[in-house]
Amino acid sequence: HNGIARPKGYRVSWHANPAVEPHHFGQSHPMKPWRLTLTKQLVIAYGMHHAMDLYLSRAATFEEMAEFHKADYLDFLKQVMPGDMEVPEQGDRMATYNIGDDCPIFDGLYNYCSLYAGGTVDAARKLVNNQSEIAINWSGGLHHAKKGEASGFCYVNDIVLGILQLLRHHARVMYIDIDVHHGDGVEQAFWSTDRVLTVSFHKYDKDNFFPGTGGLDSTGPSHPLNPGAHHAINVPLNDGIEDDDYLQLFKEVIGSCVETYNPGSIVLQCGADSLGCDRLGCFNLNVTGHGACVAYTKTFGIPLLVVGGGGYTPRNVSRAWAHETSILLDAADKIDPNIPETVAFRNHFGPDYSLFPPLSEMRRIENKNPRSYLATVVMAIKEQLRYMQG
Ligand code: ZLS
Ligand code: CA
Ligand code: ZN
Repeated sequence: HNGIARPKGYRVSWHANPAVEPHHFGQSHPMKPWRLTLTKQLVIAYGMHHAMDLYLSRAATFEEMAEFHKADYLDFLKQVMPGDMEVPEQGDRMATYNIGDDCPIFDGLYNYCSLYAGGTVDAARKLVNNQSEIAINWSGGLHHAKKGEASGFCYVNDIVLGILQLLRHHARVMYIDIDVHHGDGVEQAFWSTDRVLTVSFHKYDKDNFFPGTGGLDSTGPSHPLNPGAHHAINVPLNDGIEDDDYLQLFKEVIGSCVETYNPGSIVLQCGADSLGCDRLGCFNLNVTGHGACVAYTKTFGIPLLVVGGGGYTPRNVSRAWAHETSILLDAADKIDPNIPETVAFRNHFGPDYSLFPPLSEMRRIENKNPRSYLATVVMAIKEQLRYMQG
């Protein structure tokens, strides 16, 4: 086969279940599980599957999901049917669990949730059992789901479930989130503990961009004796940030966090809606810039759980996640920037058939993040880290 070798000195495990891919949120809904099919096809076309341990993810059990979620909410997800959204008597329950346009009920919803959650739980267990150093589940990363309700296309918070597994073996877990949206569900779940440091980079506009949380001064419980104080880090950004500024910011923030916090493992949410040309996003990142954050995170050599997340222009989501898979395999330099002729669904990658189209130029959004603003953010976070150390 075409020479992607296993990386030297560490193992990469790939956790997926193709039964996730055919689920449909509905006609005009931006979330398309089918992007996972496209990602997998690119990974196969490049021969990367030969260089990893491949695992068919199990469905997470009810009990596994109940380690974070309320049983009544899981019961609801298990028994609800697509037609129930139209039944007036069900209206209260739909409101209780935040079911609606963003989070609709669709065929196989419970199956979908338990499969993507099972992938992240399996991946976390591989890491703590020392059977893998980098574990990947591109179907996970659904960071908005709350204990007892759905939010922002997310129903079950697989990231929280994965971190709970890691916490059984590691004293401190660091969570990094490069989705264009704030990782509010994960932040909230670990708001009151010092055993998880959450760091989210996101577009922040309290009134006009979902979910409206994640301001720079939202750093954890306000009471100084609460152990979670200072353990939430938020990097609020404006429209149009570009590769170089984002990467420099990422390195400064994450470098300081890892040095100060010294985590036993890292969970990296790679939401691809921070790319340029995303249907919902508003940043100007290229596949290379997004991937450079993954590459930097890998340099610490700390056990790494990598999950997906948002990403609403499927051809670019699959480009980014395939490229990032190659980075995690130490094989980015062995990958042809021209997408192989043999890839399934090749038409989706035209007319350029490049793995690295100039996304930042194809729909340039004015960069509203002056260097002076970014410097202020870095200073505030470094100060926060001094408080965190005590
Ligand atoms: O981070 O902005 C909102 C909430 C609303 C506006 C949209 N309407 C439908 C509900 C009320 C204030 N929601 C966001 C959620 C973004 C979730 C991001 C998830 C993640 O990437 C992790 C996976 C939002 N933005 C855009 C839409 N919703 C949206 C766009 C288009 C449609 C179609 C289907 C549904 C209704 C029409 C919809 C939602
Ligand atoms: Ca984010
Ligand atoms: Zn998002």
